[in-house]
Amino acid sequence: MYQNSLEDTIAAISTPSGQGGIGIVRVSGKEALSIGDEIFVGVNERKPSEFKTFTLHYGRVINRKGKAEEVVDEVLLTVMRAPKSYTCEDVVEISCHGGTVPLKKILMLTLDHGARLAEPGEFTKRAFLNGRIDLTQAEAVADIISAKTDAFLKLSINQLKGDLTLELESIREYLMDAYTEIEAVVNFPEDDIDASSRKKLSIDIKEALKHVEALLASSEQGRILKEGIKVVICGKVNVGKSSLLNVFLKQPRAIVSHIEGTTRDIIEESAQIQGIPLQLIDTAGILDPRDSIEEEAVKRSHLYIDQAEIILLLFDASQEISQEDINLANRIKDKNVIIVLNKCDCPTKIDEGAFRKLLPNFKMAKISALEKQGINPLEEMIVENALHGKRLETPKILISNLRQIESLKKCLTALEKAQEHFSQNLSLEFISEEIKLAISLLDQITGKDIDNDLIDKIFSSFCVGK
Ligand SMILES: Nc1nc2c(ncn2[C@@H]2O[C@H](COP(=O)(O)OP(=O)(O)OP(=O)(O)O)[C@@H](O)[C@H]2O)c(=O)[nH]1
Ligand SMILES: [Mg+2]
Repeated sequence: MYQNSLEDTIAAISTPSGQGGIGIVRVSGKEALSIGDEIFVGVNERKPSEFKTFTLHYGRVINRKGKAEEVVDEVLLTVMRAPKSYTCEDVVEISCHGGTVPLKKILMLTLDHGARLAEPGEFTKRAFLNGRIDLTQAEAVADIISAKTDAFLKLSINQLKGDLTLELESIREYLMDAYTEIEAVVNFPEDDIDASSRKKLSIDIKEALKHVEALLASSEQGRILKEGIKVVICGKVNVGKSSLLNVFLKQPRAIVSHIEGTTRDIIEESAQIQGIPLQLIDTAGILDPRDSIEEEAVKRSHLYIDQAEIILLLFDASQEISQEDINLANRIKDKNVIIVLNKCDCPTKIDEGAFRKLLPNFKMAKISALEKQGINPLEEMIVENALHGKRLETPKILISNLRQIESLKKCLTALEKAQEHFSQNLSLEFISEEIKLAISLLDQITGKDIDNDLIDKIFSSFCVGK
């Protein structure tokens, strides 16, 4: 299947849709240069197939299909010849003016001259299938594009450079050593395993285990840096939820007013606190619904509260605690909550003692969203809560990809079994089976041993043109 599709020349618009200064149409495959020849006219009539690799040329894209030649756009055309290109194939990139019409017209011209529309991620898939990068590096490309923080960008760049590949390769080497050691003994049973080989075998398994454990230990923070933490701001009407959202975002994103029930729909925004990406969700105030819209708003708020990783439960400190506050507190007290007493710039009326009885186990922040006071300590609490009191680590490698995490977990189980068999002096064949499994799981991560359906699934989540 891949053999055929690798024969095709593929094309796509690689820049995002909408208007921009520049847009790029990318063409890759055997016909890329000849398609370039058909549609591009450069200075002195020179053709892309005559251009040297990694050179950039000014010219025009021409449509020769009608009676008269039509100039589609003034462009810059780059030639990158196989095998030293992104896909390892001949690549032509046309940088035109970044409007939907020129981009689409140029793309259509490449298709008219024999290219096929690229599938999502197909350029990167070719880089993988042609052996330039492994699967972890291909996945790093998608991570770089979707990175929400500097820290995650750095990690993804390291992964693209091949840091994770190298680490997995070194674990694989320990396991290959162990496997060959065992196979030698299994195939020649008369040479029983001697003490020094036994020791080496034990060290190899132990080292591999240690490295897999370290990679898995990094995965929690890796996931946080990649996906962020879902923080839901909830509370009774008018306690200042939208005001707090705006403080976090440093802009007046949500409407703030003294009218009860100002926020009726969920507002979701991204922000960063101390390098951690947060998905902040401002909810409608919990009240007794007065109409069907408020009923729906309260229903949605509860839905988001249920999905939250951290809940900021807001109270108005300038008011006495109400039955609505108590009902809400009771409803969410088994969740991960930070209590926020807002409006601390006003004289306090809330009875902290009674309040503490109601919600005894949670951290509490006192703030004024209006005067932006107490925000830093609240942010510290959020970070501490998100990282479970640990510091944000930024090692060279942090695993964040679910697929990789799942395979590593299975690899860890196989290695633990191998170690157990070894310490119980079971037959070497049992140990060998587990090590073989662990190696194949590592190979699934790097893509050395993976089926086509899974490859298709991985690349289908990429954007078109990448
Ligand atoms: N004094 C004082 N007033 C505040 C503070 N925070 C918010 N307010 C005021 O309280 C009122 C309600 O603020 P919002 O942010 O709209 O409250 P909300 O919880 O989003 O309200 P709903 O969307 O209606 O549930 C507004 O008049 C704000 O200016 C604060 O820290 N101190
Ligand atoms: Mg609001």
